[in-house]
Amino acid sequence: MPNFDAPLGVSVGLSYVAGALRRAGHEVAALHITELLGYPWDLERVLADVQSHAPGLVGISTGFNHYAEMGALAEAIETRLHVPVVLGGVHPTLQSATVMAQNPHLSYVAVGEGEDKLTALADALQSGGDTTSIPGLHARVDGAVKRNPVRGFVDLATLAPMANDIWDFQRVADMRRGWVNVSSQRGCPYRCTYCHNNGEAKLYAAERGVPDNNSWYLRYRPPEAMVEELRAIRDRWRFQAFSFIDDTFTMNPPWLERLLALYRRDVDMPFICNTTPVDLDEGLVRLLADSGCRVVRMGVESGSARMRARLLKRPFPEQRIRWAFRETQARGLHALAFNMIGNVGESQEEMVETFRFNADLRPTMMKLALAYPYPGTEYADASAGHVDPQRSTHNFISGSVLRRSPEDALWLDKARTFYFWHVNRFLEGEAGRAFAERVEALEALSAEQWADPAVQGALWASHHALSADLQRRGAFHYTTPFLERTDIIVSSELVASQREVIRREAVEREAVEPH
Ligand code: B12
Ligand code: SF4
Repeated sequence: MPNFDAPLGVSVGLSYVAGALRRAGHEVAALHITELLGYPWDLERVLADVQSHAPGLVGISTGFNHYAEMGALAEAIETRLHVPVVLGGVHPTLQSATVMAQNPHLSYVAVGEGEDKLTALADALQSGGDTTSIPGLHARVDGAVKRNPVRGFVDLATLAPMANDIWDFQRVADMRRGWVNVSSQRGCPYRCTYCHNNGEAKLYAAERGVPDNNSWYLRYRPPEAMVEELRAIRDRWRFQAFSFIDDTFTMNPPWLERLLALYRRDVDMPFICNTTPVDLDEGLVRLLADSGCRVVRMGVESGSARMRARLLKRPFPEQRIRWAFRETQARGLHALAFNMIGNVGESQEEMVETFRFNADLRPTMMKLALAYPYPGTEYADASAGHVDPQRSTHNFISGSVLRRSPEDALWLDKARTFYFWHVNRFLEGEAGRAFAERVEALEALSAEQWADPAVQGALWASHHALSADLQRRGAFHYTTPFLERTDIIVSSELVASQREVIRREAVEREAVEPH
């Protein structure tokens, strides 16, 4: 799995796929390519390691950000090692046709969930059966591509246990301060234009010849099976808390009540989850708080109603967003706001609205991404003509493929780096005044000055001095404790309590990792 130049994490999806293969009697091994585990991207090294396992089949999981390298790897394995390769994951799912065309030696592309397809393929390769008619698998046959439409979904009641031991699991859990990702549902009721759900739900509907409809798109694991799996993970590894990566953890209240009743009884560990402002009510917030939830992550994305409604198609009213952040924090939960700036056609004023809105919401933590048009989504269609084909990044923190004028690019780079200054300037009192001055000074910097490491170093030094001073005097503001991850900011209150919170719950850092 490619995970270089990006936040660290194992793939829950691949753990399930490996579990399914193992249950079917196949041997599995994984290569987790990340410099954070001493395995930076190096094509020759990966080829040598693949060869040392003498595999009958290689599966590669990739999103768009690592697709260029993974396409090259797939081609090299096929042409140099003569081992069949199947490319799967979000990008091949959303772009199966282009992926097959762009990599002429690639044998297979898997569309959607992999447990069923990869097991059927491995079985067929082993038994000499037909590998070209598996539903949801596109196969190369005599130079042409045979596209087999997806038939249905994997039944989540029948999932094999996750094969977490294919990873350096304990080390990754430790490096993520003891947070372990798990998944209890699949699908999301919304279709925000920039999200994989936007493309995936439509694709499944088209391939199955049915309308795009949540009645089949949303699926849940049986609570009993889920809790049994969580207990097995809890008993095998050392960690602090579960992080449910499910898109909208609270979307099915009766199911959630059952799950959390069992969770409290049989697992009893802190957890964090994602949801949306419209998928909470007072009872659900209370249920989460009473069941060990410590952090609720919600997308705000934009403070501009125009951006939310028209471009992003997130139909969440401002009042509802305000209520959700107030209510969760009133119940003692930490709230985290996801934000996205640098959208197609977004003005600087609209981005500033996002900063102002966040200052009003006062979440414990915020996370910022640059808008990134992922192929196969409506957002990518809306960005047509605005994409620089020469540009790509391995994450959406440091850059985007969207084309911008030099002036806009300079403003955006400054704003994303010091966005907590922009948020802070909208706070009341002395913090607001002090950071308004900082923002003014930041905006006055020329491109040459901004590119000078000494200038940026001085900005950081002045930030730390100001933040420490405000902290001493108890003036609420936001800061970034992780210099290598300035997309994550936390409140000064959290910083003040951080040592205790980390010792007690190890909440902060990994609470903000999963997207
Ligand atoms: C947890 C998570 C992470 C974790 C773990 C990453 C991982 N690969 O699982 C971490 C923190 C590392 C991460 C990082 C990033 N992520 Co992320 N992440 C997620 C999240 C929220 C859940 C993933 C998950 O477990 N899903 C549930 C499992 C069951 O589904 P799955 O992973 O898709 O796997 C199934 C199928 O895809 C398939 N499959 C997957 N791989 C393969 C391989 C083969 C061979 C086969 C046959 C099948 C197959 O089978 C699996 C089981 O059915 C998703 C959103 C989502 N809901 O999926 C975003 C998501 C995957 N992330 C995304 C992005 C953009 C990123 C980052 C670039 C963000 C950044 N900070 O810059 C980085 C870079 C990732 C990297 N590889 O290094 C995007 C990808 C969009 C795209 N089109 O490429 C997503 C889809 C969110 C979105 N914006 O829509 N992420
Ligand atoms: S609510 Fe979140 S997970 Fe669901 S479609 Fe929108 S961005 Fe994607």
